[in-house]
Amino acid sequence: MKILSIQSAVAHGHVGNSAAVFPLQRIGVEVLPVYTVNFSNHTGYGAWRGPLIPPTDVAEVLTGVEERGVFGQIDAVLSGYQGSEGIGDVIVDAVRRVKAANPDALYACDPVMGNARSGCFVAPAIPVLLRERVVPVADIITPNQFELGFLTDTEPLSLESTLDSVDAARAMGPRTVLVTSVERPEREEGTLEMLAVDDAGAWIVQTPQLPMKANGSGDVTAALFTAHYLRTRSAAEALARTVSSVFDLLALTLESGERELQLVEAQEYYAHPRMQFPVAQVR
Ligand code: PXL
Repeated sequence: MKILSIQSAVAHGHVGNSAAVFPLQRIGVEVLPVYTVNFSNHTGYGAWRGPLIPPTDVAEVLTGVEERGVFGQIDAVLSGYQGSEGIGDVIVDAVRRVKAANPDALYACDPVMGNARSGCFVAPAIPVLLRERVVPVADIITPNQFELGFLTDTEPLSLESTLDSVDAARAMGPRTVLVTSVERPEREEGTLEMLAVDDAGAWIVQTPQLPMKANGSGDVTAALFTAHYLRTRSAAEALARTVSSVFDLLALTLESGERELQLVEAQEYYAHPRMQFPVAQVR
């Protein structure tokens, strides 16, 4: 299996491709990383160095890969945080060309815009770009509950309203939706949920809410869900595997006291997920 992953690179720590690539490789996926920035560290530190890679340069790398005749072997394109409108256009164009070479290829888009605590943290053009041009060509999207609301202009809160918002998102194009950081008012205290919907139904899974926020955890989640979905074609199965691996990665990180994801140390949790959280069908 081959995934073309268009995301950030950081030297220190783990976000973007520096979070997504290793877990994918550890579960046997061949990754073609294409970088959109080359930073010293993630922006959560408030200071970083290194360049944004101009969209024309990102496009050049993609064209070079295409010229090797590899686009026909790509099973999925994966994208995350889009630093500029120009990168969005380059990604959409790459998706079109990959799908022309392999009509079975999927596009998995993590529509990164913000979260319930910080609000929207991307440039104002990005949500518009995602809503109007990117999400409509995606097969899989992995918004958090906040981003799901933003994308669909709805207010997902309860299970019912979140499922309605997912329906609205699916009406935009994507058949498969993973909603992360679901915080239903009626949930059990101290828990957090993830919800996955595809043509076969809707499933929810609950985990303890760990007292932490690690940059890059969404990037690992989107990457693992995409790979497991490609393999199993089941949102329920992909959800169960992903939540198991990501929870154990976060628990190990919390235990370490480190600020960065303990991405390498957690490797067995990707290869052999403990499957400790049961997934319940809700539709
Ligand atoms: O996790 C998304 C992400 C991607 N790229 C860069 C980031 C972050 C989050 O902090 O800083 C450069």
